[in-house]
Amino acid sequence: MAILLTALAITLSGCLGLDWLGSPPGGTVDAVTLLGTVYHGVVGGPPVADALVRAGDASATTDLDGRFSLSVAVPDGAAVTVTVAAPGYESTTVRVAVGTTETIAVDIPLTPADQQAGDPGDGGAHPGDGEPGDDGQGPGDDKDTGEPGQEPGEPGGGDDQGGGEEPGDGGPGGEPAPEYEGSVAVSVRLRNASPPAAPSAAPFPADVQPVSSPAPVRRTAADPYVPGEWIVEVAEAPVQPAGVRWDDAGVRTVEKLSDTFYLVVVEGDAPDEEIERRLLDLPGVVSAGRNQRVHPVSAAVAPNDEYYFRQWSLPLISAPYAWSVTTGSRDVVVAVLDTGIREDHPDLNRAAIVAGRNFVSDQSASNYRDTVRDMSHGTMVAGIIGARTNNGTGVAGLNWSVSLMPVRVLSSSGGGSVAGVGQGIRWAVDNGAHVINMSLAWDSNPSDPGERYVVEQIEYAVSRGVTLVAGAGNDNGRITMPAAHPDVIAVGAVDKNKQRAWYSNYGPQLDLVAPGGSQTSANYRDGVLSTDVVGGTLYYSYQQGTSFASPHVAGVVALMYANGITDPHEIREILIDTAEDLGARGFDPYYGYGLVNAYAAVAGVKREHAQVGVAQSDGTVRGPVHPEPAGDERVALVEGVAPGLQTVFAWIDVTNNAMLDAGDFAGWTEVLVPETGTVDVDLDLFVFETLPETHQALLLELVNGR
Ligand SMILES: [Ca+2]
Ligand SMILES: [Ca+2]
Ligand SMILES: [Ca+2]
Repeated sequence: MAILLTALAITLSGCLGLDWLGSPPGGTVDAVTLLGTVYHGVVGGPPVADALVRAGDASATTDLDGRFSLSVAVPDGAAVTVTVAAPGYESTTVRVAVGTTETIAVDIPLTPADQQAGDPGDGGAHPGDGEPGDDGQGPGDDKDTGEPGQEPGEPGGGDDQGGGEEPGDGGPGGEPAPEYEGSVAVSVRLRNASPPAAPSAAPFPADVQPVSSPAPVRRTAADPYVPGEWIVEVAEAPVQPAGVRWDDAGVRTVEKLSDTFYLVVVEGDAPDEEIERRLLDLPGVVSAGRNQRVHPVSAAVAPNDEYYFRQWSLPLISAPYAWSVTTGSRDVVVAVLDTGIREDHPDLNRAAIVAGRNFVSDQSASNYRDTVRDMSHGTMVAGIIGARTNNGTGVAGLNWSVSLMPVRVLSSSGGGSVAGVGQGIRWAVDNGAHVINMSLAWDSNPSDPGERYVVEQIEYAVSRGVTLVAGAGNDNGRITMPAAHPDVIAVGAVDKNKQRAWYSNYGPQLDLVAPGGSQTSANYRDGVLSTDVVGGTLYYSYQQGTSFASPHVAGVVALMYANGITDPHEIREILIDTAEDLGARGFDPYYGYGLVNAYAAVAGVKREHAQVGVAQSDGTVRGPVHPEPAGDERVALVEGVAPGLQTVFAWIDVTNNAMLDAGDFAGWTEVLVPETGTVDVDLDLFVFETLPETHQALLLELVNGR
């Protein structure tokens, strides 16, 4: 039984190098790309997020800015029919004439259901801005406002608000509760961070730079200052600090921080302005300010590697945000079961490549180096997992620090055997591997003794706490072994637009997708860039295949180990829970559970930790409610919601500081709540600081309060 490289067969041609091509796929179809925006009411009105846009066999949902992109075949070459549907709106169909251009801009207004006259003209309006009672509002208005005693909510606070306002609860002894019977079932989904600032060819500065600034610090309901503590600056002369009459300002304790700075604790609960004035009135005091809390923020991190700007695959899976949590650890060992590794590649850290083993008969057991002159499959895989990173050279790896274990189970011509794979797994486990990447495949035959031997070794590896990851195969067909084994994380490939790569295998065993690239001769750079051997020279090339999707997941798993998430079952659960759902809703055979989300996975995020609320147009908030598992989905049921257009929001406190800030996941959308019954809504959560500023401001107001 032959083992097949999952890399596409590559024909070498002419001058090689960074621009080396993979093999182009076959012919193209007559297609057009629709780039559009869906608006509330009229074109130019507020954007409608999560609207479902369909044309032919293609579909897309709009993002938070109401935008969508759809590639559609045009069978008759004349026109395509586009239908748009969104909860709370009437479905709309438009016909788009197709000319000679390949890209067409389309703006589609949606009419809110049950609303005769919308008032979307105010471009700045968004839910939460408007006062109830604005003219022209339809459903947002026809409800009883003014129930007393409810503050705008602080969903960060904990329990559901006031049990006494549950529908049907007459509120004995209290104010009459509103008896709303509408509910909102919120399906919470995570999205990868938008790629940080458009990469440019300009070299990055030598030091690690945050790509995006943390959100500005705001005063919030969660006090960002340590209660009572102030930092006071005193003049160096002429007043001696010891001579400052602290008592006059109500200071209880004084701690000297430096010659001119003191940390003081002020008694009482006078307003900040008054305390500041009292401190400034003290002779010798130059300035005074409250002692601000410090918390971790996740500024995306960009390495300075020369070709990082061409590594679209890394921002696609939020790697720059994962690096704000950890850049890996030499204590984590990733076995690369492959053709061997060229450990002398200048962009691999030779010291980080631990002793390996060869299980192929063409070389001695101790020679685990790949001896090819062109296309070192194992060196490509190794670079994706852990190229030398932030060294100003070559490419970046997912792990800036990791130990790579070359286990050679494929010959330099790409062949191997199941016996070698089984031996390789066993050897890797017994020699300290935490993660095993297998970018290799064979057609499954469960009764074959060789396959049963490998299965035995897979089960041994799992019993020893090792996580196994494999490419799903490149046949545009059934998932191959070892990916098809339930204990192995099966990884399919997507292109840079998060579309399934045409070659990527599919089926019920598929767990995740990751960047594998989809090249043509014109866009070879849509392959995955990594360390390679080209014409005998240690260099870099673009390749495509699930071979290169798998090490993206293996690399993320290594980062998870480095961050203390080490149980293979928990690792799999988190990867699946945090994956960005693509294609058909929920699990589907083409995308599995979705595109791996490195930041969420490495941070150990779980969707069940989301806090979901509904901000009603009268300023009150229902919730928070935590999502419950419902099949693949995580759904929070918010009950007793006033009818009309309301704002659903949710957040996950990734930074664990009881306030919404940079590094947390958050999102909101509008929903038309019925008088009775339940409306379903999908809510996408993004890394907070990647949201548009207006969205950030709204969420800060809803979550943190003022
Ligand atoms: Ca590098
Ligand atoms: Ca899906
Ligand atoms: Ca937070």
